[in-house]
Amino acid sequence: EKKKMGLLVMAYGTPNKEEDILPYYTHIRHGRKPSEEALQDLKDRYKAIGGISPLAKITQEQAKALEVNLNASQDEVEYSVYIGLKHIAPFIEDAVEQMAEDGINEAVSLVLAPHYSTFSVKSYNSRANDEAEKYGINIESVESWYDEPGFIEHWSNQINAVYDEMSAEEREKAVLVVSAHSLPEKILQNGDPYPDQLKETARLISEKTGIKDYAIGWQSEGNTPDPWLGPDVQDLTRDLYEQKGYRSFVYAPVGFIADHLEVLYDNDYECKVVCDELGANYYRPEMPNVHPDFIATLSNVVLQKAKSEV
Ligand code: FEC
Repeated sequence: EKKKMGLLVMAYGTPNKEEDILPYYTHIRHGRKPSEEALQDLKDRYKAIGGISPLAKITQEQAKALEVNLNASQDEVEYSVYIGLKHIAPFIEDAVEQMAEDGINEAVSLVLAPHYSTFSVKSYNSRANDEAEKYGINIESVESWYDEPGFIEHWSNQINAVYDEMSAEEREKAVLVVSAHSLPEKILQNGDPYPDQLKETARLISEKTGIKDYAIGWQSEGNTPDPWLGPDVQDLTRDLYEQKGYRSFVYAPVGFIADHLEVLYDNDYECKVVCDELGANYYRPEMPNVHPDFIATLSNVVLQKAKSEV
């Protein structure tokens, strides 16, 4: 008989319907209700990308595809996938409780975000492990996979496909903007590896594609008074246009892996508005979503983790 293991797939979560926006936003804000104005602003952004985000469906498809791939690529372990979300049900704790009810006592966990930070991956993993302790479940957590060869190759292929569409002349004045979600600068005080990991993803993509004109940016920063990691991708776009003479901008939001609000709005709308204003060309390669080579990479990351623990 095959050994049974849980696979806890953790992701940000998104409202499933308009009424979910208020509780979801309140949860993101650590229980503080947003102002009427901030709430309306978020509702308007969801409206602008078609009402709700495609993220819920994509997360489910990614988790399912990963389970199928894992069970097809080895025959010692039978993996059962559980989705645990950060800011909406099913919460991370719900998923762990369900594993316990299903009699699972060993699991691997994976966050659907490539770069480690105390604000993101660490908080997902602590919530999972705190809950797992209650039931005596042992969870081995993947911490990051920002330099995984298959991940770099996937983005490189998508980026090359965009550059292939350009004329040689356009390519000469094109720049690749590699970005992740901004975080409050205070993470740096404790030596958070997040910015260095993004730099390394960018360097590896540059090496693989041969694209030397690239810049690192931060996006989607929150609406709080503390300073956030910068430069913001919109300011960066203006600077690169004015100071370096770039005329085509290729945005690679590699800190995310799915089509969702932060990409469909913050890149495809906000960055595009800046490009349009400047008269520059806007490009954004496809997100990984459920591309088979990307899912195979995630599967590999999980199997490496499972193996290292035997
Ligand atoms: O619904 C969707 O399609 C988009 C879902 C979504 C993803 C996402 C990813 C990350 N966030 C990260 C950090 C922060 C911090 C704050 C913050 C605020 C928001 C708001 C919405 C939102 N985030 Fe998010 N984020 C997504 C959605 N995020 C909505 C609230 C409105 C706004 O500020 O725009 C600030 C919290 C605070 O006020 O204290 C910090 C990080 C990621 C990438 C890693 C991950 O996926 O976990 C980091 C997807």
